[in-house]
Amino acid sequence: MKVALSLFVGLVSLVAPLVAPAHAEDVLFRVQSKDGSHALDVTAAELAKFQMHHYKAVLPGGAGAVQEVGGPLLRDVLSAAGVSGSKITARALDGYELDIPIEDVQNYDVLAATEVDGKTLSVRDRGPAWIVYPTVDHPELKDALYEARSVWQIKELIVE
Ligand SMILES: Nc1nc2c(c(=O)[nH]1)N[C@H]1C(S)=C(S)[C@@H](COP(=O)(O)O)O[C@H]1N2
Ligand SMILES: [Mo]
Repeated sequence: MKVALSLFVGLVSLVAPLVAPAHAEDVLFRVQSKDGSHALDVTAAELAKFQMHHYKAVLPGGAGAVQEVGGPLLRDVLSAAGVSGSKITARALDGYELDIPIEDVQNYDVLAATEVDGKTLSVRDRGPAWIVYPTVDHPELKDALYEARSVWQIKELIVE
């Protein structure tokens, strides 16, 4: 009986993490429709399902250096969340918030970058995700407007 009980307890503790919802700390960022009808918590496991894209870009604060960025396309993240609309309100961990027109992600390969120069971004280096524009392939994006839209430490993307 005692053995059966400890076996049961052991099994439950093994299986529980598999069925439990993601803990807040596992969520890199959240994507949702403004009306709350669709949402996706992007965890490392969710991230792994996306096709990763890599390209060279000049990042804000990078002193003009060309860096190799990687991550899923922002439009793929939005479509996986099932959200659509005309604007994305990007909210960051530091309280920074800015609206980004949906056209940006349709017209350009904007990334939810999770790596820079092969290194996974942590919060201290502007991760876990950073909105990055392909500023090397499209020099017209080297502009204060797109620099302001290059939101780092994204916490929430609200689409309406
Ligand atoms: N999370 C977050 N992202 C942000 C900002 C910010 O304050 N917080 N500032 C934006 C603005 S207005 C610009 S111009 C660039 C500035 O980047 P830099 O301070 O590294 O030059 O980042 C953009 N992304
Ligand atoms: Mo700015």
